[in-house]
Amino acid sequence: MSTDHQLAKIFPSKSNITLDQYKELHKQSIEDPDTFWSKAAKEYLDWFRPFDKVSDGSFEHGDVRWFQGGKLNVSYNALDRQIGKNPNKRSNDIALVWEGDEPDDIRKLTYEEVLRKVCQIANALLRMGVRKGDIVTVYMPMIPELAMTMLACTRIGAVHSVVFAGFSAEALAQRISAAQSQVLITADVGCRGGKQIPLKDIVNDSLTKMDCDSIVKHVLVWERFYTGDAESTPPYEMSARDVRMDPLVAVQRPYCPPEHMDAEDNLFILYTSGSTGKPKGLLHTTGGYALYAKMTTQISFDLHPGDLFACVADCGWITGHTYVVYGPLLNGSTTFMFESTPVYPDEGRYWDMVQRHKITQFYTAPTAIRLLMRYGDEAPKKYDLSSLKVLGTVGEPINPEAWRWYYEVVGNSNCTVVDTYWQTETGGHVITNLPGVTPMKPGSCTLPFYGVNAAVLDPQSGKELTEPDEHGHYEGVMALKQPWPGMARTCLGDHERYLNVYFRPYPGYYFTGDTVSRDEDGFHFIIGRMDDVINVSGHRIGTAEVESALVAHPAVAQAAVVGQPHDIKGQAICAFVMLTVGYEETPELLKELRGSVRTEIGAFCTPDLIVVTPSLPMTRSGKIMRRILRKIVCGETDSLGDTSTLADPSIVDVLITKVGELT
Ligand code: 6R9
Repeated sequence: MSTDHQLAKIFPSKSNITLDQYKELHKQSIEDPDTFWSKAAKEYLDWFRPFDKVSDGSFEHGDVRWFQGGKLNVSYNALDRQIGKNPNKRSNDIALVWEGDEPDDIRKLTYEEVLRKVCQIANALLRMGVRKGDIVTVYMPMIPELAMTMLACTRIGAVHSVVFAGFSAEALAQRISAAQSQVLITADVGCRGGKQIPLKDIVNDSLTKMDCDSIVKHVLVWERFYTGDAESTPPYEMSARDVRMDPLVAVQRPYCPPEHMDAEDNLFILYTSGSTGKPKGLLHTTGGYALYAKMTTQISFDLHPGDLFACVADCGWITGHTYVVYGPLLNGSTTFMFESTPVYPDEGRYWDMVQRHKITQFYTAPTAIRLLMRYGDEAPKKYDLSSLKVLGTVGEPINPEAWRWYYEVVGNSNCTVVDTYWQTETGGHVITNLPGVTPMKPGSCTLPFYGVNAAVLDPQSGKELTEPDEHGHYEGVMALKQPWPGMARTCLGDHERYLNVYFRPYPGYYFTGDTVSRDEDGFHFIIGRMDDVINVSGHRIGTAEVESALVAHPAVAQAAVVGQPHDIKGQAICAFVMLTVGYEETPELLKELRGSVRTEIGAFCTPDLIVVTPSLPMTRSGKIMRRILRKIVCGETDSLGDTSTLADPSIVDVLITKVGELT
C-alpha cells in the first residue's frame, strides 16, 4: 500500500517485547484486570499499607475505586522512594532541569534538593493552616516552585487545583469559587516571550469577583526574581492576606513526614471545558492516578535511567500534571520544565534546548509542530538532535504532513513518534503506540494501553460496530469499556454531571466525546470531538463558555460559536453574534467583543472571526443549528443538509455571503 505501511515496518527504538507479546499482555490485562493491576501496583509503588482489594465499583454507578485499604503518598513515591532505594546515587541525581523564558536562565535541582524544598513548602502550608483534604488553588508560572508546590500539597494530603496562568481573573474567580478554596498560591509575575505577566494583579482582580473575597483567607506569593533577602521590599503591593512565600518557606524545617493517604483519597482537581458554560472540576485520586501516571510515562516513552524527559506542556493542563511532574518523578527520571514559548527568542528554541541539554524524549502538541514546520527545515537542521529517541504528540489529531516532518526532520527518521491519545478525565494515555513495539502509522494513536478496553460504538444504537464500512474501517464513537486506575472519579460537587456526561450517553461505556475510525489492523485514528467542545491549539474550549463571554457584553443579544479548520491551531474560534438593538457593527465594537472573551476566559480563547448577523439559523423551537454554522465556516455549503426546519431559511444565504467576504 502507501508509505504508511512502509513506515509501519520501522522499529527504530530498542524494546524488550514484540507486538505479539504486547497483544498477549494487553489481552491478559483486559481479561483479568485485577491480577494485572495488582502486580503493577506492587511493583511500581511503595505502600505504607498494602491494599485489600484491587478494584471495585462500576461505570453504571460511577463508584469505581482502586486499591482500597492501601495507604501511600505520592510525594513520598516521587521523591523519598528514589533517594531511599539507592542512597548513593539517586540523591545526587537531577530530578528537574528548568529553563526559564531566557535561554540562559537555567536551574538544575537534585532529588535531595527537591525533597527538602517540597518538605519546606509543605511545612509552610501546614503553618498557614492547610490540612488534609483542603483544596489549594495554584495560579503560577512554569517555574520549579510550581512543581514543588504541587508535590508539597500531595505530601500533606491537600488537594491542588492548578489553574493555567493564561486564564483571566474572571475564570480564576470561577474556579476558586467552585472549589471554595481558602488558600491561593501565586507568583508576582510570570515571564513569557520576553514579557512579564502580572499574575498578582490578576489575582487581586479575581478576589473582587464572585464570592472570592470572602472565601480566600490567604494568598501565598512566590517572587519570580527573589533575591534571598527576606528584608527586601516585595515587588508588589501587599494586602493583609498576602504572605511572601519565599521567606516563609526558607525558615521551615526541610523534612515533613508524608501524610498516609488512602488510595482513594483526593489527589487533585483540574477544571476542563465541557458542553455547558460551566467548567467541570475533574477529581483524581491518589493510588490509581499515581500508578497510571508512572506506568504510562515509563512504557509509552520507553524511559530509561539517564534519560532527560522533556514535556513542554504547561502544568495548568493535565499533560503538565502527568508528564511534567508526576510521571517522570515517580519514575526517578529527570524531568525538564520549560517556561517560555517555542518561538522565543527564535523558532530554534526547542531544538537548541534538545542540543544543549541532550533531551532524550520530547513531547509536544501538533499545533507547535505545525507552527515550527512553517519556518522550514533549517532550524532543526542547525542543531544536533541526535540525543532524541522518542518524540511524543498529544492534544489533537496530528495531520500526516506534520507527523512526517516531526519524524523525518526533527527525528532524522530515527526516533519513534508516539501519538498519545488521552484526556483530562483519563489521567494518562489510553491509546498510544509503544516505542519499538507498535508499528507507527502517521495520524494514528494506534492501539490501547494496558488495561484499556477500547470500543467503537454506533452513535445511534450505542452498540459496538461489527460491520466495517466500504473501506474496511469502523467509524463511530470512541468509548472505553472497563475501568482503568487513572480515570477521574467524579466532578467536584456534581456527581450527577459526571454520570450524565460520561456514563449515561452509552450505558456500560465511558464516553470520551470523540469520534474515531478504526482501520482493518485495529489501529485508531481520532477524528475529533462530537460535542460542543472545540480544540484550539490542543486546548479544549467549550463553545458555551465563549458564547457566554460574548453575551456578557451589552451589545450582544445572542451568540453562537463554532470551530473552523485552521492550519496551525487545528481549529480556530468563529463566533456569530446578533447585536442588541441600538448597536452597530464597528471595528471598535469587534475589538471590544474580543476583549470581552479575553477578560471572561483568557487570551487563548479569543475568536479569530466574529460574524455579525441579523439573525441566527434557528429551528422553529428556538434552537440554534450550529451544524449549519459549522458547515458554512468550513466551506461545506454544498452539504448543508436539511434546512427546511429552520424558522427563516433565507438567513443561510446571508451568512454564506458574509463569511465569504470575511475569509
Ligand atoms: C491530554 C489532553 C482531550 C481531547 C480529547 C481529544 C483530543 C488528545 C489526542 C487527541 C487526537 C491525540 N486529543 N490527544 N486527539 N489524537 N493524540 O489533551 O487532554 O485537554 O482534556 O483534551 O483532546 O479530542 O478528547 P484534554
